Amino acid sequence: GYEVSGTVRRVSSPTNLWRLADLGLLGRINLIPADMTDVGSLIAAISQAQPNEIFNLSAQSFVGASFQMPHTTAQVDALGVLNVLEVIRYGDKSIKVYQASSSEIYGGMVDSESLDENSPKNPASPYAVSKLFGFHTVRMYRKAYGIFAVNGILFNHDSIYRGLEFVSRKITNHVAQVALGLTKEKLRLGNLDAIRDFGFAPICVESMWTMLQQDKPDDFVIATGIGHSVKEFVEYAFSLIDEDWREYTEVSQTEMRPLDVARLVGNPAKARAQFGWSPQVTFRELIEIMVEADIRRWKQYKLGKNFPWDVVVGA
Ligand code: GDR
Repeated sequence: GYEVSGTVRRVSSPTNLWRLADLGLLGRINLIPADMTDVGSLIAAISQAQPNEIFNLSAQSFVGASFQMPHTTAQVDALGVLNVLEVIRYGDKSIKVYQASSSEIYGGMVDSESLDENSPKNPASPYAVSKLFGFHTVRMYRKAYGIFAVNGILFNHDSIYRGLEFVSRKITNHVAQVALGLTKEKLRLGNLDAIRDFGFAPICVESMWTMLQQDKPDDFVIATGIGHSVKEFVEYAFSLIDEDWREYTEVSQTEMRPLDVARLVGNPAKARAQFGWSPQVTFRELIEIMVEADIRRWKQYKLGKNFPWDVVVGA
């Protein structure tokens, strides 16, 4: 029942909208040009859409790339949040804001088994530092100006629409190519021992909406509560096509980050107690869904049919 507007960055080449097209949503969403670093464009977009709710999901979201582009990352992921909040502060203060915060703000586990809203935050990448700025800015604007602004502290959330640069989809895309005999290349990975809390994105995204429907603005961890290593991910993904992952992968220094967080596992008890959050999809089910989708895409490719633009041969 919502009327949805989404912002797009205008560039000289065609805008990447393949996910909306694949979901049949193109044409149902009102697309408005805007850029998080350009506050004038945000004023224009917000006055055009006149939203009741804003979901700030825009970001330079690749942790690895933030080491190469710290400045851009900070402009978009930190100051961009401030820009949106300033537009609301001097405009319609009744607009509710969801801020996509991130488990990366913790920078790893301290002593506790799993991380909750109050766990210490020691960011370990330009991305994480920027997201922590956004996190605190949201809390500060909530207290100082009474704006209904919330942080969803989401741990990894993956789906068939993940970009290929992220580890989950990089693996499932490669597994699909191996299954169909489309590549002889080895999959080059970085830190296989990293432990992450892998959830299913559609279920996590629903919680973003739920947070804005609460009586009071607050921050919530959204996680499965269970950690798995990258090695476990790759092992199970290859087992689905009856192959041994060790024959198809190699560790490459180029995929290692200057700093990587060893373990991030969330404790979603607060979200569970307040609005019945539950992850619903297991780690194995998530990998099955992703491998199946990539095999389907590559089969279509073999038949000469259309496939999403980011499925690159031999990638
Ligand atoms: P992450 O996602 O950094 O957790 O951030 P990513 O999939 O990039 O990395 C997960 C872990 O896997 C290790 N890894 C590799 N990562 C990538 N990308 N490529 C590799 O080849 C590779 N090999 C091992 C990484 O070092 C890391 O430990 C995601 C993003 O969606 C963020 O925007 C979001 O905030 C957090 O999840 C929650």
